[in-house]
Amino acid sequence: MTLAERMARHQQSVDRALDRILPAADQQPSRLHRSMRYTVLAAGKRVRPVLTLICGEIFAAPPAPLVGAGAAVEMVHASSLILDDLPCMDDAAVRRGRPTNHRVFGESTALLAALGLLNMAFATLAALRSPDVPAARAGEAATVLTAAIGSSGLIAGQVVDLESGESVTDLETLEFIHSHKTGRLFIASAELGAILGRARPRERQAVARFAKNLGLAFQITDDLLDATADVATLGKDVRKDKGRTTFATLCGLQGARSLSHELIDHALKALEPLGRRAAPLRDLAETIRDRHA
Ligand code: GRG
Repeated sequence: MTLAERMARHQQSVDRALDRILPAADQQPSRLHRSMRYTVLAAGKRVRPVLTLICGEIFAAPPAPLVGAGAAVEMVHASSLILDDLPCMDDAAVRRGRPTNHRVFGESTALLAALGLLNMAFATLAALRSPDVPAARAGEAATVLTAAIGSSGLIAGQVVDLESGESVTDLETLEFIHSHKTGRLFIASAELGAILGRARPRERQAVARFAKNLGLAFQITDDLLDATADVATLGKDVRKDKGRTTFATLCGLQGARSLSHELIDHALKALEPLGRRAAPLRDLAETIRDRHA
């Protein structure tokens, strides 16, 4: 199976699960539920749940709980996008090719939709408990995802990003921001697959290292695309217009490209202990190295 076929299959199963898990659009309060569905079900790339599903497959995780975990990861990601776009944060107008959530539903509904999605993500993880997934394993999955989001995870990255504003001048701070804002959810996505597949500690560490490097490389390629493509291609606000420091503005296009290649190489190296089983992850890394959207 090619990576494109594998990704399409995983994207479809996660999309079906999300559609099933999210409250129906006409369920009261309908405006809130429409707002939750609006961002989650929009055309996202589903990179994070694909990472969960590929890692889970490597370790032969049970398929249904794996898809549930992927859906939880995507709900967290969508929640973070809604929050990131709010006027008090990035004040973005476009996301996933459409007006941002708060522009359609208003700020208070968007904020509550983001909270509703987070809550639903953790309810989904709690519900993984089944004959296939002992309570301790579902608990471990929830622990990993909570830590990734918390005040030492995504939230930390966002706070430093907001506090630094346009004044980031060093690579260390920029890496801190994005290894938290983007990297932590990549790591958790991979670890969830490993946890559900009962991977050994060394195997789990290998996919976590892979995801850490992949996440930062993904962010750098995001910055490169922001610097070179337009809103229509990207389906979101282009940050170059907002005076923010990015890997592209700080390192130059060529410097940023070299850094992302270096990180992809580190990601590939991290997979060595997994041998041939990790082939789909290697393909995923090469796809991100060359991504154009
Ligand atoms: C409490 C969940 C939560 C978050 C609070 C707002 C916040 C802290 C963090 C923001 C994190 C964030 C939005 C980082 C940007 C990461 C990123 C590269 C987004 C774009 O990802 P893609 O390209 O988007 O995978 P699609 O739309 O394809 O899913």
